[in-house]
Amino acid sequence: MSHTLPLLDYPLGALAPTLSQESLEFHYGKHHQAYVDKLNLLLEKTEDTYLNSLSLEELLEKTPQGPMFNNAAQSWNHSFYWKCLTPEREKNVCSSEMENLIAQNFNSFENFKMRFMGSAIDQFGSGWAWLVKNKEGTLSIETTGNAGTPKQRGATCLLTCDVWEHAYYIDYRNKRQDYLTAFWDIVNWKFVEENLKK
Ligand code: MN3
Repeated sequence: MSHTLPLLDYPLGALAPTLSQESLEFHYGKHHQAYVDKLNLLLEKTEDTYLNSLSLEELLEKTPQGPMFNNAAQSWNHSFYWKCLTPEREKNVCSSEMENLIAQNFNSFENFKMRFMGSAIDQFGSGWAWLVKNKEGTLSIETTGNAGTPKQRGATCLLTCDVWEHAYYIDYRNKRQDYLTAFWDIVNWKFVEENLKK
């Protein structure tokens, strides 16, 4: 199966000023595209034809660590990340049900945001910060390095923030904290709530 770069739900410049059009031209148009292209190249070259029959999600769950996993996981992580963002103000509002659920798990909504940002800042080098739903239904924050993804162990991902430098360097230079502070202005809480029901 050949994998394709999924279309965004919004124009490249729609997330500005939080993320500029130039930033998305590089991050989506070049970095994300490169992971998809590299994955297709690896699939073309593999002698294990079974891998070619798998969906992206199946592939990253079944492939051991290595180039195939890295490119499959980065393709999935980025597609999920773009869905977590929105230029639409009404989707950027967290419902009271969602806020209550977050408060139950993290003492308060503000505390959740502080802890999510703290984890994202403390992630050394490249990686991702996640809000996930565990099997018991509780919520937790975790970080993964490089292409790592909670999806690999079948966790229900609710929200992610890409903390690779390529995600923020054009707009925020080396200031990961400023990117994380601005991130909340474009979070698609409607998407987070849809994921919760999965
Ligand atoms: Mn990225």
